[in-house]
Parts: sequence; structure tokens; C-alpha cells
Amino acid sequence: MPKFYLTTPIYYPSGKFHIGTAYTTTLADTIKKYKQARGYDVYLLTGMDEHGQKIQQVAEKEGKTPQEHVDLMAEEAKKLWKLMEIDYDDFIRTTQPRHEKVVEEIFDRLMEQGDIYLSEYEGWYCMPCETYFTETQLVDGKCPECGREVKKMKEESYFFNMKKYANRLIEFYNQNPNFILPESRKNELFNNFLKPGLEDLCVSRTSFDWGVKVRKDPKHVVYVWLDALTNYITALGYLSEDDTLLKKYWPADLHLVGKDIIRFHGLYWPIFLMALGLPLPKQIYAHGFIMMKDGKMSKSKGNVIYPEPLIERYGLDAFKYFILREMSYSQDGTFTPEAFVERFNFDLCNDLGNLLNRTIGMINKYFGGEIKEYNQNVSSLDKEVENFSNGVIHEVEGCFDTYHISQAISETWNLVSRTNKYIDETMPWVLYKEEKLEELQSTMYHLVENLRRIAILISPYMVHTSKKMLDQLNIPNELRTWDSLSKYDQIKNLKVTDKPEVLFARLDQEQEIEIIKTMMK
Ligand code: ME8
Repeated sequence: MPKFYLTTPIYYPSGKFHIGTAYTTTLADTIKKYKQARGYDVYLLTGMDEHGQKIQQVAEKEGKTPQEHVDLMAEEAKKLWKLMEIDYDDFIRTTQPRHEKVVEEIFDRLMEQGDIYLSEYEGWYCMPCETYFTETQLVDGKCPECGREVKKMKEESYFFNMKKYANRLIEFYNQNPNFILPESRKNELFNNFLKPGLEDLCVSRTSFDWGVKVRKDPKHVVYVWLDALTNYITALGYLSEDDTLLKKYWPADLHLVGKDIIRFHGLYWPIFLMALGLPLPKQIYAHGFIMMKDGKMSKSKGNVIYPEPLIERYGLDAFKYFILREMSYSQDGTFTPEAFVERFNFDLCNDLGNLLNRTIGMINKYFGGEIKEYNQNVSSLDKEVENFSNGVIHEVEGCFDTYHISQAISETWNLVSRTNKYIDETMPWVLYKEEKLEELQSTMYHLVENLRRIAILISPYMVHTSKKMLDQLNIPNELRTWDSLSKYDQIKNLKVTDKPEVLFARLDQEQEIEIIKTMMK
């Protein structure tokens, strides 16, 4: 079985996880489910990035020790992933001994090798981003990443000799043009950082102590990004007694990250790995951000939306459908209550739900719920719909394989629309009236086949809806697999349910928009 090692960023437990965090994790879980359906042995790692000054400060504010705070947050995170049915294989926390021990050792090694050296750092420090900036990087004297105040700071620091590896990284980029996805982000990294020349990176701090201490110089703690990035290998047992997982799964097939952290993953992480003599990950995909009407989500604007109330009211499948569909491959997406309700009512309730309901209703009315078998002597319209459906499968697979998930969904909905249109074109009620039963039976067959295929195509992100559809149609198990998508003539003597259930109940638009607005905090 081919393997597929997939990771999410490890999130900062500085506050409750919002739909942005949930997006990356949903995307990862969807890719995992798709890859599994295609026969891969998938290992999905997620976790939490628990060190650093920001976490220390949040804990202090709450009157807790940092450890108490992160312990509580880890429970919260796991609760959320459970609610969202995220099928992760491991949850790494950077405060776990299995991680800390290895980070200490990695730092030691890199020092011994001469890749890390002691010097002094002076620069503009952004506390919330935990990043130093040079004068020229500042925007209007403020942090170029979050726009907040920065402070001039100077400290004795260890540095990583990035310059030593920069050419090797450039070479790697040239030889692996699909290393960073999308291409626009790769070009940004290449032109803005690699071309002008990489600066050495400051990899320790003395201004706080909530972190992994440098063994040979414990007044320093390891810079949070060197600590955090290594989670992808410590979780697999790097430098530990049992490194079976590392041998099996490294290098990662895909690191999923948001565009905010592609710089760390696309530049520093590969260089750390080169220095450790490990193979580089195969791909890093940086997606865009979920934005709100008035820009970024932020507590001060009161526009942060969390997954729990949406899932509770509209169901997990509708939530995942929305966030995945609304976010295109290389751009930001927007969350608005209006769009959420609209997609629910149109895409899910009208287009998909009604298609299933009407089909089951007609089969019951015209044939006592029965579909006999595929008929070769079909009309040209039947053939056209079958071919269209074949084409969609091909497109959807292509999109999933290249992580264009939103596009995979819209391709699938093209099939939903085409199938709805097919009902209008064939007018089954007229065929029935005119007693053209052979034609009518073939129409029903095509409707069921398309619905079966749609149910399988949505299964990586709408698990429950998919199952409900296949159950109501009574599709046998062997025709529920991804492989069975290529078949179109295998259904025989099928008896659909005589008690169809509504998949998505129509929402009162105005009322629900108001309700969603009250969910924003
Ligand atoms: O950066 N839309 O953690 P973090 C989409 N600990 N995705 C979003 C988002 C939004 N509005 N907001 C956040 C860190 N994300 C580090 C990572 S990895 C070795 C260390 C997602 O909690 C997106 O994936 O700030 C982004 O990259 C990540 O959350 C940042 O999470």
C-alpha cells in the first residue's frame, strides 16, 4: 500500500480555535479520506504549539501556569476535533517529553556541527508574532505581519547559518517546481527571500523562559519556530528509541499550512532538514485565509466565528461543505451569514436534497420502488448524461489529486445540476402518462447511478450525507467504494426506500442570517 504522510500546522493555544483553524484541519481530514478511498495508507498528524512568550502571557492573564493553560486548551482542541470527526492519527504537543528531549538534542547537534553560532541580535520585535524585523521590513513603523506596535530589542542570541544552505535550497526549488503550492506563493518566497539572499536566523531567546532550554546554555530557550517545525519528525520518533514511524512515513507527502506561515515552512524548515541530513518534504501547500466582510477575524472587531454553534445548528456536513467550497485554491475566501444560508438552501437543500427526494419519489410512484437493470438501448440523452457523469469523475479526481478541493466540489455540483436538468429534459411524468415504461425505467436508472456517484464523490467531506443517500437508495456495499465509480451498469434489482428522508431542511433566510450574526463574537 502506498503511504501518505500529511500534517496540519500545530496551532497556538492562545485562544479558542475559530473557523480558520477548523478550515485547515477539515482540509487535511478531507484529503486523508480521499487518499484512503484511493488505497493509500494515510498518517495524519496534528497538534499544538505550546511554547513561547505569547502563551506565557495569556496564561498569566488567566492566573494559571502556562502548563495548566495548555493542558486545558489541548482538551478543548481534542473536543473540537472530535465534534468535527477529524480522523487524526497523532496529536503532538510541544510540551511533551518525547518532543522536548529531541529538540534539545537537535539544537546540540546543530551547534556541534557549527550550523548554530552565538552572536547578538538587535531588531524590532513584534510580541504577538514573536518575530524580529529589520527596520526596512516594518510598515509605517509597525509589524508588517499583524500591524501592531513593535519594540526595539537587543539580546544575546544563537543564530542559524542559513546562508550556508541557501544555494542548495535554490537548487532544490529549481529541481522541484511543485515543491511549494500554489505557484504564486513559491514565486513570492523565491523572489522576496531567496533571490535577495537569506539572512541568518535567530534561533534562541533570553527574554522569557517558557520553552525548551538550550542544554549547554540554559538561559536561552529555543526559538519557538525551530521548536515547532520539528514536531513533524519528533512525532514520528526521530532520535528516539522507536523510530518505526519515521522510517515508514518520512518524508512528509504534504504539509498543509496557511499562507501566513509558508515562509517558515518553505525556507527554514527545508534548511533545518538539510542540516540534519534528512530528506525534504515532497510538497507544501499554503492555502488562503477565511476573511470576514470587514477583513480579518479579530476579537476586537467582534467578528470571530467559531465552528461549534454552526455545526450544532446546521450539521457537520453543511459546515464542512461551506468552508471548503468557499475557499478557492489560491485565494482567500469569505465567510458571510448570507452566503452560508444561501449555499445551504440552494446547493444542499434545493439542488442535492431535492434531487434525491424527487428521484426516490418517482421510482416509488412509477415502479413500486424498483430499478431492474441497466439498459443498453438507451436514448441519446441517456448516453449523454452517462458520458457527462464520466467526465465529472475524471475532473473531480484531478482536482482532489492536486488539492483543488473547492473546485472538486463545484465539479461535483455540476453533476448535480446536470442531473436535475436531465429530469426537466426527460419529463418522466410525461413518459409515465404515455406509458413509455422502458424509457422511464432507463431514466430512473440514470438518476440513481448519478446519485450514487455524487454520494461517493462527496464522501471525503460529507460523510453523513453520503451514507444517507446510499442508504436511502439501498446501494449494495460493493457499489459504495471509490473504485466502483468507474462502473455504470452494475445496479440490479434495486429497491429504494419507500420512506425518503429530507437531507437538508430549507432555512428561513432572514431569520437564520440574524441567528448566525449573533454567533459572531
Ligand atoms: O502559526 N483562515 O499557529 P496558529 C484560514 N503555531 N486558516 C487560518 C485562519 C484563517 N482566517 N487563521 C488561522 C501557528 N488559520 C504556528 C504553526 S506549525 C509548525 C506552527 C490556520 O495557531 C492556518 O492554517 O497561529 C494558519 O497557518 C494556522 O491556522 C496558524 O495557526
